[in-house]
Amino acid sequence: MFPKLINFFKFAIHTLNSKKNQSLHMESSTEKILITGALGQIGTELTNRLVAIHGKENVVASGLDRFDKNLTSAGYYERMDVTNTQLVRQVIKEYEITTVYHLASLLSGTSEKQPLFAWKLNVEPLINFCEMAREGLIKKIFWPSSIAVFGKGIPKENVGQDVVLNPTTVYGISKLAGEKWCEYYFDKHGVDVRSIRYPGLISWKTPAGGGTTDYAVEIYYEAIEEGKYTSFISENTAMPMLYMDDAINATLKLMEAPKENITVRSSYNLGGMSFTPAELAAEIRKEIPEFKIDYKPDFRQAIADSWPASIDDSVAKKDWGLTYDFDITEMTRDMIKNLKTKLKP
Ligand code: AKB
Repeated sequence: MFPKLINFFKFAIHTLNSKKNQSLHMESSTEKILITGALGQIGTELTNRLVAIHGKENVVASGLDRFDKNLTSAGYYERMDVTNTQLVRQVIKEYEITTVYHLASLLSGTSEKQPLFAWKLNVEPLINFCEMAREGLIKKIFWPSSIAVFGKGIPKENVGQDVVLNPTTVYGISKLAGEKWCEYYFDKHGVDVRSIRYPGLISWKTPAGGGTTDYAVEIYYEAIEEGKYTSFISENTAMPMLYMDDAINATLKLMEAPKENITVRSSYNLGGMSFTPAELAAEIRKEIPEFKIDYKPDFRQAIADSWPASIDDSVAKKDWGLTYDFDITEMTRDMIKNLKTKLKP
């Protein structure tokens, strides 16, 4: 009788504790999402879209910076260094994460200045997440690659999905290595890791930082604030670019696609639109006629010269229905309208 009573109390206390833990944890949903780099250019917008779809109680944002309620609507924020393997593992377990959008990364310009750190940040945490998926802790991973994987000696126009890759930048090398790790973990262990080779991303909500294509973001800020811009990329250098709304839609579409439709396990080409600084300046002049541009190419010109001018993304269109809503004219109108409101004194 007596031991039975003790067992009953033990059971009651255990049940109470698990109830308490559950209320600290997230509401029931099929997906519990972690985003790394959640306060960055893609992260802020992707997090808010994921919250709209899955509910804030199922989304954990994370980053190196302090929590900023103006930047993220996620229900939870973890201030964490994604290279801290033990901490990341703890967070995955604590929130019972099923899906990771691992966005934390150093871009092309900054990577050239800190090559060893770029390798550490751009490659090692990805392997760590793939390991956790192999062990069954996570079900699905999204990881961004880049048009930087192509590199020197590859035809400039309409570059296909399966060309030889020859990156000459630290960033490109790290992204190519990452793609190969994704493919390896899928082939050997069935890890469901999906990836896109993003072109330059253009957005007004959160500034980009340290990329070669970032002239195409800076130009809008300076057109509105100063009426002029000095481009660090030369007049006639074309690069593939994408408006953030289209990038987010593509990312979500890829992640929602049935597993059997995903034929590319390295990373999907995404072309977006292709334009030069001179062409972008001409578009801006339609909205701000007095806008002036001049050109002072810096070290990022060599990076741009090694990248494609346009990309063939027909495989993504066929496999998971990639589409775009914005061309250069619509994007420019939207950027200027929103930035004028945002930058109002
Ligand atoms: C960069 O310029 O580094 C990035 C990219 C194209 O991956 N925007």
